[in-house]
Amino acid sequence: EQAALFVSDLHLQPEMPQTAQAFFGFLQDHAHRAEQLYLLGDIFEAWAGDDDVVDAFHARVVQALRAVAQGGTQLFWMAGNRDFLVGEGFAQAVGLTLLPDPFVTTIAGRLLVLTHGDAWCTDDEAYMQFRAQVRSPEWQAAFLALPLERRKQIVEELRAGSRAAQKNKSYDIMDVNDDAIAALFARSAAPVMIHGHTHRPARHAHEVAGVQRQRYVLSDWDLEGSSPRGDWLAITADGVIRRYGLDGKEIGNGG
Ligand code: OKV
Ligand code: MN
Repeated sequence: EQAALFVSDLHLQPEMPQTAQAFFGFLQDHAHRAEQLYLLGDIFEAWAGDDDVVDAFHARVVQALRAVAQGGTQLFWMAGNRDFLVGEGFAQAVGLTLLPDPFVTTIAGRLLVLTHGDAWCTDDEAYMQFRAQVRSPEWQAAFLALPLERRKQIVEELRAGSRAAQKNKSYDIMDVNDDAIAALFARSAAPVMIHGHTHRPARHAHEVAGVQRQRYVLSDWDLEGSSPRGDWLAITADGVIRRYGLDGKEIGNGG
């Protein structure tokens, strides 16, 4: 009955089994009944290449997503900053469609701009530079030519580098930049944006080019620790956007 669901930032990894379990529950109980499911980036904590579906944990995620696709739900996948090397091999294995970032679409009569979010964190100059490098086709081709085990090792080193880099960054720098968001709204003409990445769930009002806009930010998922969290957004057939918690209960009007 629900037109489309949106999630991001699950950071799925074998070390977080309860989070993976909650995601499988969400797929079965909610995504399965939706017309469309949009996976908006960092669904995996790391991805070293599509040949890593041999990994037992990755294979279970593929299987769970595939079951939803086979049940008739359309699946759409956008890369995050961690799993941007997910490619056609993974897409084929699941039966999903890869989306570019940003992606503008109409759902239930509403024009939306979908994005992971990291591309608009322009105040973090070190990150933007790093991002440009690892997203370059030359860098990726060189990386993917390495043996899988070496690639996994490099990804682990980069994750450690990220943790070290984050320690010295201010809270404000690691959020999206307002001007970058305004420019994206202006060029897409959409009154609604949905993104993740920042792990700061909220609904923000923006006025851009004389038009009132709403920016919905998704939460990350973590069910391992003492503050379990996770959410998703739903656009119903009447075009209304609502936010739901892990218990499946509605949280306000999306805010
Ligand atoms: C974020 C930063 C790491 C700064 C890279 C293949 C590549 C995965 C990756 C995994 C880790 C990003 C991309 C991260 C920010 C860092 C280090 C420094 C300055 C490849 C697969 F490039 F080899 F092809 N990764 N992440 N840094 O943890 O998000 O901000 S990350
Ligand atoms: Mn992210």
